[in-house]
Amino acid sequence: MASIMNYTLTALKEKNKTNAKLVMRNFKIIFVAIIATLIGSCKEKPMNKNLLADNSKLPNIIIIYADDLGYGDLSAYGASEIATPNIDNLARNGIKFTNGYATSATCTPSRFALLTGTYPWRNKNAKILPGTAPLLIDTAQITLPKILKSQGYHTGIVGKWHLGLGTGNVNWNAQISPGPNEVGFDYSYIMAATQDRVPTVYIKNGYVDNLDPNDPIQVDYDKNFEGEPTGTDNPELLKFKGDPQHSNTITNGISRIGFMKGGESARWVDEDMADHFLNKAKEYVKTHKNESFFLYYALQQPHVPRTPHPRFIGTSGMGPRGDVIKEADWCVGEFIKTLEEEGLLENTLIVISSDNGPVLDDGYDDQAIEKLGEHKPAGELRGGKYSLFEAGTRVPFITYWKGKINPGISEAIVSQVDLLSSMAKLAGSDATTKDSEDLLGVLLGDTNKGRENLIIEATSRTAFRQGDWVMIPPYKGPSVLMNKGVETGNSGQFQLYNLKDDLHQDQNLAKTNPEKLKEMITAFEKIRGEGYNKIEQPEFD
Ligand code: NG6
Ligand code: CA
Repeated sequence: MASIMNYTLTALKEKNKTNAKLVMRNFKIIFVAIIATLIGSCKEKPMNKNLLADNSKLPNIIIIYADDLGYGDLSAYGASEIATPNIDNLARNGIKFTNGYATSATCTPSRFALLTGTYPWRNKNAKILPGTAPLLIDTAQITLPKILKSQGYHTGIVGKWHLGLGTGNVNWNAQISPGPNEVGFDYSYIMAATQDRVPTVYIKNGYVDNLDPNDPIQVDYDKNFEGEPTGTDNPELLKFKGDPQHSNTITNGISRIGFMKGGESARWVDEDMADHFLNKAKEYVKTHKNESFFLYYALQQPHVPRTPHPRFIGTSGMGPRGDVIKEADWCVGEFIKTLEEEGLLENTLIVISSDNGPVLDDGYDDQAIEKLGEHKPAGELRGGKYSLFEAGTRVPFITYWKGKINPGISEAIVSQVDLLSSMAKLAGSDATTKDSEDLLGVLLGDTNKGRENLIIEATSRTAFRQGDWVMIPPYKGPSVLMNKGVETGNSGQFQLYNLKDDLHQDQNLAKTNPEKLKEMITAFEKIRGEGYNKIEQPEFD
């Protein structure tokens, strides 16, 4: 382009005044043609190559991660009894995956896989953790935020952590380390474990937020501190009742799992938690808008205790579980508005998913079952949270990038364990792990070729999906968790299902198709190794 312009300018000098106008017109024509060619070639180039070739800012990456949101909980995924317009909007204008998976049917292992790109069953401690558990991720381990950081990103987490903190005996009144900041996050604003577990405080970059040093925090998962009220002893202090496991220390009129003393000024108000995290997520974006950033925004809804802000009470007609789904959808909408106002949407890939499938009764008397009506939290899938059936791990999974992704529905098999390699690729890195596949092209809608197979996990048990088939090995233990009303997937026999014809996993084909069963077992064992059915007792039996 420069040489053509030079040539034109030289020509202009050499001609007399009468010719000058003509040359000027030629110059304009050539210039316009060059610009048009450039624009045209930009359009034709595959999107991500274009992005990486370009010297401008690498795209921001945001993962919005719900807690216990089921495959059927969004109207975008077919829910007819509840409307989630904000998330639907992203699904409609992005890619809605119908075979998107969390690696596990519970929180800690799924989050471990999301951040490390490693199947959680490779780490025997990747189980639902108490609030006092040490950090589960080795500080030397590769993580998604570390990779992005090395590519120049600023990295942040806001919301639920639940991957352990410290090395085993945390002093909650000093720096709490190692934690998110030691595994790749430049900024962290988290709750340690779950909303139903102590400590019920927010932790900012390793320090309890708003802590009064004269009122130190103590935490214990075995015994109460003398004189401290509990749900069991003081039901009159409760807003709603918990089951025996959720009847320990009371914060904000809600009893929790585990005991805690002190830290009154730092304790959270559950009804404000959604606004609180939303504000932190917005602040993060506003602070880092001029650099490439990665934000992991881990929503607390619709996990128990379900505590909608009063603005959302009654909005779903389904009781607190529906109301907090409405609240979560609103949070997503508000957050997107901020990205839009800051002019960031065109340079930001957003991934929305959930850490595991749905559960109705998970320990508190919140009428989730009674008020459910016709709503199907798992959609047409069988099982739910804690289950090896599909609803345990198959979850909403949406990618959105304004103006970049061609909207569509993808049936490709994708897992959250793949986000590490895929996001690394987007950031121009080839970093990868044994388990994490680079599916960037699938996530951006350039191809439909997802994973060929996938190991799924539920409370330490594992099963195998390959193509349309799922094989669940025999496991001891109950077939139904009676207190939660969830089918676990346990059976004394091998189970084999063809999801194409039998999405609800009603027809066990293990006996009628022994060849397929054998093929599945062989392929599964090749990845998983043998002895998978000799696991220590699953967490629930
Ligand atoms: C279980 C809790 C449940 C929930 C879960 C963790 C019972 C009796 N209690 O131990 O209420 O807190 O742990 O959920 O089931 S998760 O989504 O963080 O994995
Ligand atoms: Ca969860």
